[in-house]
Amino acid sequence: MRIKQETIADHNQARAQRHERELDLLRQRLEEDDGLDTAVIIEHLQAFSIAIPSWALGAGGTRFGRFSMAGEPRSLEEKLHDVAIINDLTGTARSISLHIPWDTPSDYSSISSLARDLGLTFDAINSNTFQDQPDAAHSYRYGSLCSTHDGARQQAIEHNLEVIRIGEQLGSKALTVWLADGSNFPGQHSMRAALAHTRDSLQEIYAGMPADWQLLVEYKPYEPNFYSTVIPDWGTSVYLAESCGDRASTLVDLGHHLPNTNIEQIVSTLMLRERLGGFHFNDSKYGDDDLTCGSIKPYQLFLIFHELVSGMQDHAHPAPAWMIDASHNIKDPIEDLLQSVDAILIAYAKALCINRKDLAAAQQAHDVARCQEILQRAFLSDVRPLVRQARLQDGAAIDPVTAYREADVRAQLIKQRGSDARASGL
Ligand SMILES: [Mn+2]
Repeated sequence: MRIKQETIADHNQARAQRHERELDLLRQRLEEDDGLDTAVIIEHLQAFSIAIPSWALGAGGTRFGRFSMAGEPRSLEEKLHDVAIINDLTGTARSISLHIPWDTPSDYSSISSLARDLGLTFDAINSNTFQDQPDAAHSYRYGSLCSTHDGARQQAIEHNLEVIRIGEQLGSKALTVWLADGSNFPGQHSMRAALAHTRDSLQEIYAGMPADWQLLVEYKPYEPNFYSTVIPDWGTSVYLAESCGDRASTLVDLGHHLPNTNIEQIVSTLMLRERLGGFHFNDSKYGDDDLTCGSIKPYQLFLIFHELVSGMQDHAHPAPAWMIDASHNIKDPIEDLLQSVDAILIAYAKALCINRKDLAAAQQAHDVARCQEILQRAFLSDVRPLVRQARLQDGAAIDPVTAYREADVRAQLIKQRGSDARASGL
């Protein structure tokens, strides 16, 4: 199902006057105080698009259990429809990120034409060597690309090459590799051999990529292995990317850091090295919690966007492949994704509202207090009118979650799919 244009227009009409007043006030303030061109900021917000991962459209689980959400998408087709709903309401989710084998299409031309009809493209595609598949000859119990077992390692390489072939048929341009590989106990494996095998395996995968593809190497310090992971940090990821070639780079997932890690500094370092290729958004309190973006640490998200904007605008670093990587085990997944999209755009808008000229001058003058004032003036500004205006100009909804509820979307999805519909792959 789609959200009708008239439904969105009615929703916006009811909020237009108030929105105009709020936007005018903010526009005046930003132009007078900071010399910022709000039209340019709004253009940046409109240009921004974030991929929705296919696996976030059903209710996520924990290792203890999963509480299914009624009306979940039962097929890849229905997942595309859910992303289209998010895009209709926000104008900011113009692509989907697939996970193989969960989303392997049975008919490429019909999936491609459905995506086209819905105005969606296929973003980076994800391989899976963290689970054994029913028909697999070898187990990944002791690792995949890192394995000392030739058969298991070769099987994992072949799987990634197969994922690339699937992605090619859909128009994807990047492969994301996240490995569960590691060890649970000291001495379990040779860390040196595991890393060397992983490097060699990634080189084989890289060699099998089309010339216009990117390889994105995700890192994570722990979990599901608890003593060591083979790619624990950005440094190891960059090492692996550099040993593959120019079209390999690091993917930062916000949840894949130890507590209190300065993620914004990692972002700035990766951009200086021109190796930030992908970005997974979520939020966390303790670890890889996969909570809604901006729900726990919005200031951190803003500081990260400050570095992203600095890298992209001031130093012409290409925008990384953006994706939401969160798992929603108690909320309606579509509402949760709408909230995440909103939080990401708000953080981006705030970063775009930093008076970068003044900040550079204050940094040069070692005026530490002023530096903080400049950053916090942007962070404490309510920039939602800019985000709403970007949506209005895109024909999307001023307030996506409210519009979603007004249109009673979930009830219709339950009617179509059933109250026990369970997302495929989860
Ligand atoms: Mn991730």
